[in-house]
Amino acid sequence: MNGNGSFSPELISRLEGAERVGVFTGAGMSAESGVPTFRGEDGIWKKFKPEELANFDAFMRNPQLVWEWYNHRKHLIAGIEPNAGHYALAGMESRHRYFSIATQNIDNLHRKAGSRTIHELHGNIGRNYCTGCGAYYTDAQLALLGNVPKCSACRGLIRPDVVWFGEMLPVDEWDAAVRAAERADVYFSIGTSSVVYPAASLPVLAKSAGAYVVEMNIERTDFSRHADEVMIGKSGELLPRLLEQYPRGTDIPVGQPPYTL
Ligand code: BV8
Ligand code: ZN
Repeated sequence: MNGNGSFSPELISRLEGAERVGVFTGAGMSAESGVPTFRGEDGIWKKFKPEELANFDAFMRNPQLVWEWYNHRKHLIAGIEPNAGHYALAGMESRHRYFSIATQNIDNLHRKAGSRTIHELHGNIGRNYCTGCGAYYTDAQLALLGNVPKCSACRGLIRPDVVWFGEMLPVDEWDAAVRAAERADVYFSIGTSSVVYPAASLPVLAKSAGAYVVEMNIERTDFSRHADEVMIGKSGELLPRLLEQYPRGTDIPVGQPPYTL
């Protein structure tokens, strides 16, 4: 984007002809909604080490500590709303025949903003399941089961439905996200430090498969050198501005089924 806040003619013309647009988002997408990022100045990893909290062994060793951390985040996330960046992405979706978002975020804000085709690579903090029998529990049900909730059916430990370090990503979500990256005409990487794998490989895959790749971040990342364009700025400001300058393109009438790429 040049100094006067307009976007490159290259990007606008690519979006004009784009049938398939893929988006990859990280914690920076939700920063302007008040959700602390992981590795930023206020990063939650500053206080806690990922290995101490976001992994299965840590959970089995000290489920109370891990549940305290997730209940703190559940409480924080319950009170927040999508920001203008989330709404802009939802507005972009109807301009293309195929549009999907692969997110590392577990905060449900893309869905709350109205996006329809979302692949949650690292799970969703609003879901919980039993480590023994796999039974799902809502947060309301959990509230009745104490601070280290156990399954009413098999007494197994209940955990948040998020992907911890060393755990596989949900296969269907991952496969759909890979397809989207491989087929995209234009691919956005937004608000991610691009350090967590395999998720961080998606924009690289999109680039190698021929997509025009645009990174949006408040600073450069390890991925920046691979991008066709790097836009330095807040996603909550850049995306609404992009939507204002968006080519009309293929306006898919509302009500069309969401397409996965
Ligand atoms: C796997 C969910 C294998 C839970 C998270 C050694 C041992 C074990 C594994 C590994 C290892 N080395 C590497 C690995 C792989 C590991 C990994 O990548 N580690 C990294 C740290 C090196 N990955 C895994 O373990 C994955 N699983 O590999 O399994 C396997 C294979 C087969 C069979 C079995 C197993 C699982 C990784 C998922 C971990 N879960 N979270 C929870 O949230 O509690 S990770 C966590 O990091 C979040 O999901 C988060 O989204 C993700 C990535 O971080 P970002 O989203 O990028 O956030 P970050 O704060 O880092 O950056 C924010 C960015 O936004 C910054 O760039 C900032 O500048 C920018 N920003 C800020 N404000 C704004 C902004 N941008 C725009 N606008 C703004 N306003
Ligand atoms: Zn159970």
